[in-house]
This record gives sequence, C-alpha cells and structure tokens, in this order.
Amino acid sequence: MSIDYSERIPNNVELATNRTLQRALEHWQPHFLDWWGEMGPSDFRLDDVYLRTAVGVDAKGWASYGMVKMPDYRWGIFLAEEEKERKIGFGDLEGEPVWQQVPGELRSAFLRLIVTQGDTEPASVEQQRLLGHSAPSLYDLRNLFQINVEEGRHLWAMVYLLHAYFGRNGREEAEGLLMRHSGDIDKPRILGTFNEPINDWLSFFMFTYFTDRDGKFQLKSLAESGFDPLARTCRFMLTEEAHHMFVGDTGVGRVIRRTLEVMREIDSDSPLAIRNAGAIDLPTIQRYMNFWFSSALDLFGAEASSNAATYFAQGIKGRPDEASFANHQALDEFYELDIPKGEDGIETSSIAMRNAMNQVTREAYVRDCQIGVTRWNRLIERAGFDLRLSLPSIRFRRTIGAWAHVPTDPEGKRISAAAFDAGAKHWLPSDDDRSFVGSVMQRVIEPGKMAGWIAPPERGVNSLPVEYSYVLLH
Ligand code: BYC
Ligand code: FE
Ligand code: FE
Repeated sequence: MSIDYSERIPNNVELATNRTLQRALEHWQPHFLDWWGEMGPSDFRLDDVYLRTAVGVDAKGWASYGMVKMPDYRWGIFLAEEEKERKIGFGDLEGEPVWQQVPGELRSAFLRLIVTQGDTEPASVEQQRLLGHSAPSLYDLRNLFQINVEEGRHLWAMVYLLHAYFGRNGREEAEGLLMRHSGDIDKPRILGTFNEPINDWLSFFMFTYFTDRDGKFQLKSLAESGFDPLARTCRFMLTEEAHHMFVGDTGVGRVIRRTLEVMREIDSDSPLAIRNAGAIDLPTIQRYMNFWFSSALDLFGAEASSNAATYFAQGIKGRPDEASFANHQALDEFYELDIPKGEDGIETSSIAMRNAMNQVTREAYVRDCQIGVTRWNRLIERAGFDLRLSLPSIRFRRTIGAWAHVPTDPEGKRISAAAFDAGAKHWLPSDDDRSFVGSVMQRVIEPGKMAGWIAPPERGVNSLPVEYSYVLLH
C-alpha cells in the first residue's frame, strides 16, 4: 500500500474516500502547525534539514531522504499493512477475529490509552525544544530534528485514531493533546517523565535510550491489541522508534568513549580532572542514568494493576511479543512480587498473573536496557578502568506503584528518608552536576566537528560521511 503524497494530509488509509474525517483532520492540521511553531524546536524554521520521510510502510525502502524545512515535513497517517484474518492473540477472547471498530463497552478504556500514548509524543518535542541551540555537531542536530518530526507524526497517528473512531469525544481529546504542555503547572502532560526538563544533551541521550524504549515496549503491547487499526498504527510507529533508541544508545556510548579518551590522555579517573579537561566524568553519567531510568520505570504503571488485568482479559492491550509466551490466557498463573513491609522490611506477595502485566512488561524493559549498559561497560573495561555502570534497582526512587516514595539505595535496600537525602547527591544529578554539564554544551556547527565532550559517530546518516552538512543553517 503506497502513501498518497498528493493529498494535503499524506496517508495510506484512503482518507479521500471519507470526506467527513478528512475535513475534521484538515481542521486539526493548522492547530498542529501552530503548536509546532510555538512549542516545537525553537528557531530553525527556515533551515534545511536532511530528513527521512516515510514513502511506504513495507519492510524494505520505506524511507526517502532529502533536505526539508521542518515546518514543510509531510506529517501524515501511515498504518502497517493489514494482516488478513488476524485473530486476537491473548486474554478471554483469544482466537476471535480482531475488531475494525471499537466495541462500545471498551470505548473509554481505548480512549484513555490512546490519549495517554498520544500525549507523550508532543510532550517529548516540547521537552527537547531548546536543544538545537547547543547541539554538539550538525550530525546530532539532524538526529534531534529527525526524532522531533517523527514524534510529531506519532501524535498524528493517535489523532487519526481519535478522529476516525471516537467521534466528538475523540476530536475534543485531539485538541487537548495540543493544549497540555510539558512542565505546565496548570495543564501538565499526563505521565510524570514527560514533564521533566531536558536541558542538556546528556539528558537527551538518556531520554532517547530509556524513555523512548518505554515507547518501544508500550507500542509493542498495543501492537497486540484486538482493535486492529490501533495495532497497525503501532506496528508502523515501532519502525520509526528504532532510530530514536539508536540515537540514545550511540549518543551515550559516544559520550563515554570521549570520557575514556580524556581519562587516558590525562591518566586520571578524578572527576574534577576529567571535568577540567572538558569531558563528563563517569560518575556523573551514572547519576544521569539513575535519574532517567528510575523515571522511566514509573511509566509502566503499578506492579499490581487491575487496569492492566482488565486490558489483558478484554483483548485491549497484550504483552510485548505476546506470541513468545506459552500461555496467552495467563489464568491460574501467579507472579511473586516483592513489596515493602512495615518500617524497613520486604515481603513477597503472590498476585494473579493478569494483574502483574505491567510488571512483566517492566522486567522485559529492564533486560533490554541492560544490553546497552553491558556494551558501555565493555568500552570502559577495554580502556583499562575499573569503574562499571549499572542500572539501579527497580525499587529506587519510584513514584508510582508498590515502591512509590519508599526510600531505598540504588541497590534496592530500604533506608531511612534521612539516609536517602544524604545519599541523593551521590546517586542523582546535583545542581552542580547539571550546571557543569550545561557548561560544556557549546554549540558546534562546523560540518564534521564535534564538541569536546563527545566522540564522533562511527558513520554518518544514510551512507553519507560524518562531515556531511546535515543541516544548512541560514
Ligand atoms: N505518571 O493501574 P495503573 C512514548 C496512573 S512512551 C502519572 O498501574 P495502568 C514516548 C494511572 O493512569 C510510551 N500517572 O495504571 C517516549 C492510573 O491512574 P488512575 C507511552 C501514572 O493504567 C519518548 C494510576 O496511576 N505509552 O511513547 O495500568 C518520546 C494507577 O496505575 C503513571 C503509554 O503509556 C505515571 N508514570 O498503567 C515520545 C501507553 N503510571 O486511573 C514518546 C498507554 C500510572 O488511578 N498507557 N499512572 O487515575 C498505558 O498503557 C497506561 O496508562 C500506563 C499506566 C502503562 C501508563
Ligand atoms: Fe513516539
Ligand atoms: Fe520515540
């Protein structure tokens, strides 16, 4: 199914055959563009950026690359190919045909999930809007903008579902997605992490590594949904998501590579000496990691969740890679959950597996996060240094779920609130860390050059050299 670019709204859903829907979306489009102008990447409107645009939704050759001014990016509506005779893969309705419309009794649940998903996409663009001014290279600047336009498209993806399947409610929610703003005191974004400021590129790389990876797992769960248009939308979004995580993974890796280079040059692992040489010391990187990882863990919801059980039972939201599980009913199965007990204890409680779906997904996420950390540690080991990075315990610094506001150290051991406050400066970025990291965020715009705190990437974009002028600044 090819994408029709002659339309005002590029799409592969035959939008032209549904005039009412087309008009509703064309009405929303200028509101989106106003939002992009006000809340999207500040400045850079007139600059040419080497962007990829979707031209088809099949595995091979879906992208075309070229110089585009961001406001001219062709945001549109793309669903993965329909899978013929697709059946619901889990829950009470396992084996029944998927739905092409939202079943009435599931309407509010779907509406809520789609709004929550949709809310994160523009939130991330808002969080990242000032980063263009401190990009460490043109290559990085281009990657930032690529991610921003794609998150904008992910918003379109959810807005399409809202308009096409939820009538007036859906249209109102679509407007609401442009009205809440990241960090706004009166109208914040729905989920916590999406209200945290991203003021520097170390935070940006951590965010794209950890937070976009939550996106991967949530989209995989929704790609299993019995509501087929949602499943198909999410399947296509996942192909774009891979690049966002790549940017995070290689970004953090390049910061570490540069730090190790400096450590060898000055023959020291003293954070102060490393900072004086313009690189970011590994303990600071660890603290940033602790911050963004713990924040992302909250995005999976409570460990024991009756919402999650209902979503699973009713075919609304499955587990990531549902096909890899032996039993798609998850009845008569239990999950052993560690929860806080009394003042300083921990007890194991057995809960019904369906209620533990958030936790099952979170654990798959943690395993996925660990892969990059292991790779980064190999870099450190090969450079001959003893320090190792590690993911903190999933109990650490939680604000949602069984461990919410229960003080623990990064290993997950319960401690007093006073001990947590005292430890925080070792475990989480301090004001001093943030201002140091901020201080090295000097903008570099000479093609192929990198800021002093980050190593160059191994290769450029789409087989072009790293020195290519990925953004033409005016
Ligand atoms: N912050 O029963 P529970 C992405 C609320 S990232 C604030 O466990 P449930 C992206 C919850 O709403 C992917 N509140 O919740 C990445 C509930 O409220 P009520 C985003 C939270 O429903 C980077 C209560 O706590 N996609 O795409 O099982 C850049 C009880 O919780 C939070 C999705 O999230 C929180 N962190 O699970 C760009 C998928 N967590 O009913 C984009 C859609 C929970 O008591 N969302 N609460 O008022 C969902 O599937 C579910 O809403 C959640 C929560 C997994 C988030
Ligand atoms: Fe996204
Ligand atoms: Fe993303």
